[in-house]
Amino acid sequence: MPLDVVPHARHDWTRPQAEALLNQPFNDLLFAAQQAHRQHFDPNRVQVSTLLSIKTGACPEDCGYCAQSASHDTALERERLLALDEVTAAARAARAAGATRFCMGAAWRNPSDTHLTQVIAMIEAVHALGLETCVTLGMLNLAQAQRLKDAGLDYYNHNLDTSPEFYGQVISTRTYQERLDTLEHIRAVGLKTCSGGILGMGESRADRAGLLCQLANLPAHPESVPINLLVKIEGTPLAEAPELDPLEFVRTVAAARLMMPGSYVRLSAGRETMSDELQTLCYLAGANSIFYGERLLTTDNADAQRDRALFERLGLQFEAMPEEGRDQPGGCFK
Ligand code: SAM
Ligand code: DTB
Ligand code: SF4
Repeated sequence: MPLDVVPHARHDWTRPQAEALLNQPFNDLLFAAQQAHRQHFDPNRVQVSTLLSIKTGACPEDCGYCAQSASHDTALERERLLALDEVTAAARAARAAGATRFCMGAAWRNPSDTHLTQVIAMIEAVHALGLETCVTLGMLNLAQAQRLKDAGLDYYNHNLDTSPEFYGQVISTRTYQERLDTLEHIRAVGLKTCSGGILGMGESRADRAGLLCQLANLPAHPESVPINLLVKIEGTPLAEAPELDPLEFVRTVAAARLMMPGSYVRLSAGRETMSDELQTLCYLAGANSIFYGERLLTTDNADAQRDRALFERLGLQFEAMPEEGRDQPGGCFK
């Protein structure tokens, strides 16, 4: 398929088509991604989110990449659910540093209704600070998704992480279909979806194409698509995963931009180990969102001072808060 006829919001991607995108000569792929990016976004603005782990460790799931799984012997100390004032203090600091969205993560397979009540108080407090809110709490049923929507939550993060075929090699305690079911509940109540994956877990290019097909063929493209590079954590089954060719990461960002052209594509975990030049290629490939701040959930994020210096060198700017009432991501810069 010639790249200049890649349509806008398709939901019928086939695996061979996605693989054909990824297989393009690098320059052709990046050129097409850059064109798509400019049709939908200001290419020099980057949305900035800050993460906070509100409940750390002792997770009953066995995700092979995760420091927080009780199945793995990692150095992580488990922590109870944070108090409301600890969360608001962190959100205030994130806002002062320039973040527009505050994302709270909990190491749960699914939240209990009691936990959800406590998280809802956090969402309301963060919302009152004028920040967009995102939470990632594991699986949700429809009633729980509705409670979050009613509380004013903006985004729910729930990653598909990899292709359906590779999933079973990474996680055994849940199925891909359970992930899709939660995404369905999020969508059904009108929450915005944040869903992406992790690269560098030993998956093939075909798996990366499979992940992108799953995301792009959802009934609506996720408004936000985090692309994580595996942070290798000692004690996890993926601690010794083979290094991913950095240009393969860039290719995947470009293909995500082409397949979900109106979505924010977030350069997520793993930036700490990426050179400025590799991150620059990712921005050129259509990444337009980052996690910013000292920490991801349990690991260090890229240094904020270094991020600001790179933005200065590239003439990139932090995106301001979205306008009230705007429900389409990105706006149009055609
Ligand atoms: N427990 C919830 C869940 O799994 O949906 C929410 C928290 S979980 C830590 C959120 C996401 O972080 C995972 O889906 C995965 O994509 C990402 N993640 C976790 N550990 C990672 C690692 N070591 N490297 C890169 N991404 C990671
Ligand atoms: C996402 O896709 N990546 C973030 C966020 N959504 C929740 C989490 C990254 C976690 C990296 C490893 C850690 O700090 O534990
Ligand atoms: Fe638990 Fe989420 Fe980590 Fe999996 S990724 S072990 S569900 S915290």
